[in-house]
Amino acid sequence: MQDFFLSKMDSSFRAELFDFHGVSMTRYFTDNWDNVQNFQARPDDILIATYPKAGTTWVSCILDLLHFGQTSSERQTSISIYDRVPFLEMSVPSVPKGTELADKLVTSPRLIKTHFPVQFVPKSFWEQNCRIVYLARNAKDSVVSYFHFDRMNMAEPEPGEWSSFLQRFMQGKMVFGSWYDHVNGWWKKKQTYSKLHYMFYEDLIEDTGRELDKLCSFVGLSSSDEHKKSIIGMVQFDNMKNNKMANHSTISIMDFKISHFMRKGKVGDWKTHFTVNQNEHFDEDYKRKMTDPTLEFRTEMDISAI
Ligand code: PPS
Repeated sequence: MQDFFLSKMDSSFRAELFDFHGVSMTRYFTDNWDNVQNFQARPDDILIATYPKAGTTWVSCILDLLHFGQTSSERQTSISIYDRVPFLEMSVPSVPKGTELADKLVTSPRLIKTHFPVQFVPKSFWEQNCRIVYLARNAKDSVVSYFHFDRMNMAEPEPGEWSSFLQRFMQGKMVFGSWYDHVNGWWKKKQTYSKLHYMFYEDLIEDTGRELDKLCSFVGLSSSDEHKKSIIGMVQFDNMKNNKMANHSTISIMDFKISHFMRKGKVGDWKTHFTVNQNEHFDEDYKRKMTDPTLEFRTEMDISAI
């Protein structure tokens, strides 16, 4: 099992942002570039693609349980989610690289995570016609979640104050670049690549069972009602938050005294962070950038209807 314990957890570990082929990145996700680009995907691989903080871990756990939950319950209780679903482009000192972990996977299918914008995905995934699950989350909750993540994750660039972080998010100066380009780039890909299932965090919150059914039909699995019910229970926010194999508490570069990885898991938490002015400015800028009327996000939900 992968050892994610680093001896040192301080701000010297934080990486600098730089422009990489037109996208803001840090070296922890570009240092292994050649191996990542030459990664050999297999036809049954499933790529889980997201902009950071969209609910990657949530959908990873769901897909892992769907595929392997019935055959091996030990897998879920003894192997961390980042070992079950390797993060392809990750290249952090002292821990195995994402490509190495993926190559070592013995499961079929292999579930592989990426935060790459669509143009960075290694070509073998397209050549092998792999299934891809893209999960998107509304921009306002994404930026709030990202802010708290960058505060607690010592491998991320220094987040600074909330207001400057928000500004940089709008400028696309985040690790993995612009949220706007990411969600639009993948949305556009969906028009030409049929094996891409584009889903939304807010829909998962609204009706996990419905989204699970859609995932089943996308990956070609017919699970029993009982199995689906047990998955829905296991991936509820509180259960995942208390599950050491899913909550990232074993990663020492994350300082849980600052914030938890499973922080709130809500739609609309942005309201506790955005000022009225910030919200107006954000909305104006959003309208200019998000011009495709077919790609719509929900930033609030009627909880009583859930
Ligand atoms: S990462 O670091 O990019 O891989 O993070 P990611 O897993 O994509 O996103 C973390 C956010 O997803 C929330 N989350 C959930 N919400 C609801 N239900 C469940 N089961 C769940 N699991 C993870 C997690 O709490 C982070 O969002 P915030 O808003 O920070 O709480």
